[in-house]
Amino acid sequence: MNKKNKIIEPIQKLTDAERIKKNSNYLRGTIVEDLKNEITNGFSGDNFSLIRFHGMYQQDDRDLRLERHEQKLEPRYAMMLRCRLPGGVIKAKKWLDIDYFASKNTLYGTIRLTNRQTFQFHGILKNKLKDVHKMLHRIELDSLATANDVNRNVLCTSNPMESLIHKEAYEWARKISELLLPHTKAYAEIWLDKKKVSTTDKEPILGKTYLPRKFKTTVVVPPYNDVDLYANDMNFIAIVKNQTIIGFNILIGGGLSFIHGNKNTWPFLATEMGYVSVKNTLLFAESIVTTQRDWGDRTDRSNAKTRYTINRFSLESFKKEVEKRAKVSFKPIRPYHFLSRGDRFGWIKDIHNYWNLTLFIQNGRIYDNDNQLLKSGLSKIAEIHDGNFRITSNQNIIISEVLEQKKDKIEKIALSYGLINKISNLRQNSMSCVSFPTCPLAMAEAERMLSHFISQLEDIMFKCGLEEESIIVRVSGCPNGCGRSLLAEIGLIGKSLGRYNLYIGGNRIGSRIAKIYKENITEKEILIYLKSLIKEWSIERIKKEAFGDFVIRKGVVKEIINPVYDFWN
Ligand code: SRM
Ligand code: SF4
Repeated sequence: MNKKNKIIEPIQKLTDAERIKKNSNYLRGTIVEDLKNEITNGFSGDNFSLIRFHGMYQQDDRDLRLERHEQKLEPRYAMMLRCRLPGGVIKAKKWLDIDYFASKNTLYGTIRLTNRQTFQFHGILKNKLKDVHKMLHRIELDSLATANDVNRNVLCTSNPMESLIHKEAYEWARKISELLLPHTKAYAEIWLDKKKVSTTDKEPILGKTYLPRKFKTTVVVPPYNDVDLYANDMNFIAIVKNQTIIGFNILIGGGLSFIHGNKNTWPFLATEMGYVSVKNTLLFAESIVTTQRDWGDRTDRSNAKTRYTINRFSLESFKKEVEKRAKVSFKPIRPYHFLSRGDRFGWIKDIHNYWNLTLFIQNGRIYDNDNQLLKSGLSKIAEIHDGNFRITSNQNIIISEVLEQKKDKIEKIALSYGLINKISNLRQNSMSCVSFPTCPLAMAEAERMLSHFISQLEDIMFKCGLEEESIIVRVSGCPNGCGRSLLAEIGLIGKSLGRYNLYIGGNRIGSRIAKIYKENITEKEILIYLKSLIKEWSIERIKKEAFGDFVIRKGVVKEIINPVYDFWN
């Protein structure tokens, strides 16, 4: 540990990602030149990585890879774009432009809600990229800093406004997002054809080489932990007095990814740092980010996130450094508690007498199919709705702030397009990452297998007399864990095509990491193991004991107390 809390100079070589950022002229690279190159649909060299800072990933359809390779064709390159949408709130009318763009200008024609309260377009060809940015700009949105080594889309409790607190929390999510945005003019120059405003961009918070790794932030209103705060780097838990937020408990250092077989990587839950008043909130946000900026490991990307920095320096040293930078001390954590993580479906009236309708979207994928005209239905609602759409961290959508006189009309549309269905509690609490065919890192199916997998679990639950019960089930196609499987009661993590590790024992509020139960097994084997465990649970559980708590109490798996050691042993 560095006793004087000075920035540690790395002895090892910096990663190539650091060189790319340093040489990029504040994220410009030669993206403009690449856009003019019509020979390829892809980006070359460093630009492949730099476009991520602008919210885009270069992908290719993995279902088509082999065929195109055999035909000696370039892979089917196209971009995924992720919008920036702090708190997931968007005016319903703006949805119409988004829907139109997805239909007309993407290879898949779908919109994908993510579990960080925003949406992605998959399959945008390079020559349509300026169009998408211009469209977003027209509706006052952008995709800046939704990927790579920056503070990502800021999450916020998305339940319909039960109180003014939720509105305040949302304003904080926006403020924190704005504070931590890159200042570079590159985004406007490249995508919106704005003239070069400055040749000496300054990045006072992020620095010239930005952060060592991605950084994730939430603002949470207890008792709902729908944002899964424990998976995030920096979290602000609202403390309320006299119906207003007076400050925040700050928890830092959460993250879920690991690398199969690499014991130097592990998931970790965000840990309590201290309480700060609203007056000092932005100051602390900045100080935490700059501490991670300067102390984070830039020589090894798999150990660069905040949790590893804290592990190397200790929470106490990190905290002292933050206080030194903020010139204010943390106060002791104030009491708070969480009750649930899921969304509350159906209609709810808020304190302003507006109605809010939460709709279940399987995997967050918005498209029309034989059973549901999800995409058409949502845009039909957007046409007549004056309020907002709110995307939840569970990949669902809330039609929010509906006037009493519009409620029936909106419900009629929702029913006739198949947006309101009887869905089991099990399915409502299920989630998966994107995985195949677009994710380049996918090892096993996730989104495309979840629905059928849940149907089979529903059958097991039914046979055990548990059809009204729920278990939080999540699937990720690889150990990056985008589906937040390690915070599930039953979590699957892809190992290879058709094979998964099975993790069990997370809790309902998302404050316990699931432990490995079986390694590298097929879907069929998973169902056999789960059938037996669920049956045991149905017979032996105490009162309303949740599945995750049951398997821990019965010692089916050991509870993870300190993930650094317990995750692997
Ligand atoms: Fe993720 C990378 C999709 C939430 C951990 N994630 C990816 C990429 C971009 C693959 C890539 O790098 O090329 C995936 C794109 C797939 C596609 O085709 O769309 C991808 N991640 C997603 C989304 C869309 C999953 C979803 O189904 O909702 C989520 C987008 C969120 C957003 O709007 O910003 C998404 N990713 C998460 C989460 C969950 C969360 O943030 O609450 C995690 C685990 C939490 C965490 O960060 O520890 C997560 N994604 C990762 C990682 C591992 C990062 C790490 O710390 O090592 C990667 C790989 C990387 O960054 O190197 C990754
Ligand atoms: Fe891709 Fe893996 Fe994330 Fe799934 S968990 S979206 S497979 S990176």
